[in-house]
Amino acid sequence: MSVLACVALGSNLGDRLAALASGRDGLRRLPDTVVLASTEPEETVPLGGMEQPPYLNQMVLLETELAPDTLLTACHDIEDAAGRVRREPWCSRTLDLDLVRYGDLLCDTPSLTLPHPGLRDRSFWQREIARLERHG
Ligand code: A4P
Ligand code: MG
Repeated sequence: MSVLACVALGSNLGDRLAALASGRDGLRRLPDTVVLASTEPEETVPLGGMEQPPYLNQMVLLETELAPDTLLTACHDIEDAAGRVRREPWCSRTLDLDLVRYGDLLCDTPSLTLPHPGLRDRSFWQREIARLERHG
């Protein structure tokens, strides 16, 4: 059974456009998954008033047969391939992939919360999802 999922891409280190492109390529190469649409990258101010370089953010709409935890693990692999180094939460990153929505699934485990809790107050994610929904 396939599900529509929204994956948010973010980068604020190095060649941000190239990092987003490698993230989209990684998602396109996933098995049993089709990339239906992407928003244009947009520059955003770092959340929480952190002293960091500005982010480029982008949202991708997927149709996938992968289970949510499999998709999340695949996202981590794509981040690693882009040179992501995890120091502390919310530190600057070459590439972050967040699973924002997976169909209508609600879930709250230590490794996966759906919808992503950031969706409540990130206006850029809400705007990007609205654009993707117009895709049909
Ligand atoms: N995790 C739980 N639920 C999810 C989910 N739905 N999607 C867990 C992705 N991951 C999820 O993630 C930390 C843990 O969250 C993982 O172990 C995963 O199992 P991480 O990528 O290692 O660390 P992180 O990204 O620093 O933490 P987190 O909580 O994902 O933070 P966010 O929400 O990604 O925020 N400012 C702007 N302008 N734009 C941004 O994109 N992003 C962040 C990071 C901060 N400031 C930003 C932006
Ligand atoms: Mg994250």
